[in-house]
Amino acid sequence: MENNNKEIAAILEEFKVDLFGIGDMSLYDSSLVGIDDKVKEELPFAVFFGLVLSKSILDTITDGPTQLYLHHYRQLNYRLDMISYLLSREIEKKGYKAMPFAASQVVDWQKQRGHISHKKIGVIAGIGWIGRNNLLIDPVFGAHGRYNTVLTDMPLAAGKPLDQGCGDCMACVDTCPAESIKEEAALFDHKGCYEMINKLRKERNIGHHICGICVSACRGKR
Ligand code: B12
Repeated sequence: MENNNKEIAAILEEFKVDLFGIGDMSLYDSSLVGIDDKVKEELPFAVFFGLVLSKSILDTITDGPTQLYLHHYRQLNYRLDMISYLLSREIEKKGYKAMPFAASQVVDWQKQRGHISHKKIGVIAGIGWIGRNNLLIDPVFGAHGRYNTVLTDMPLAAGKPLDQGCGDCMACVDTCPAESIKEEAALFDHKGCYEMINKLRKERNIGHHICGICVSACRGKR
């Protein structure tokens, strides 16, 4: 098992990921969307990894998404998708099963869900916690990470959820133009956030549901 972890780490380091961890799928408390939920038992290990957004590009975000951020967002999604594909192939070559996912694909627009929630995987893998801005926060990069997941039956030693949180940091709370981020994380206003993102998308000819303001505000130790 230890050796398998080392092999995965070596592959991911070659792909220059900034963060990675292993999640135990028995701790994933949601259903998968659009695929059979028994995949969670057949492929009980989640390889979770992330790339960090450019701080200089995030610094250009003041009141909403920019064309520069749009391109950067797409570039990172593309690379995260390639890494999940290439990593799965490497795992398959070792004789195991592996299922790559998309970095950012919405499969149920009504419920606004992807096949799997990368944020939840990041939590169970011990990479970070869910912050007031409803994003996965890791202690070093804050909310600046973008993520992807590969499920596999390759036996791997999994991480444990962190016993940490945002404490009294309110950096994201005042920045949200929709006022969707509250001091009490559980009160995050998903509807208000979505409506603002949709408005900005149309006004700024962005074409994607992105914003970036609360991502930029949450900078960890950067
Ligand atoms: C659908 C989707 C959206 C939808 C809806 C988001 C929503 N309702 O949360 C829309 C289009 C609005 C959207 C917007 C954004 N998104 Co989006 N989105 C996704 C996508 C494709 C699927 C998410 C999903 O399935 N959620 C399903 C639910 C069940 O899971 P969940 O999101 O983990 O939510 C649960 C937890 O957050 C938890 N929770 C929420 N609040 C709290 C509070 C407490 C106290 C607790 C205990 C738990 C808890 O409960 C939720 C329900 O169970 C993911 C990619 C992926 N496949 O994961 C990206 C993803 C979540 N998005 C991301 C980002 C960055 C954004 C934006 C900032 C846009 C941008 N790039 O500028 C905004 C901001 C949203 C925000 N602040 O929450 C990143 C997050 C990275 C990070 N560091 O966390 C992801 C992971 C993409 C990626 N590859 O990195 N997104």
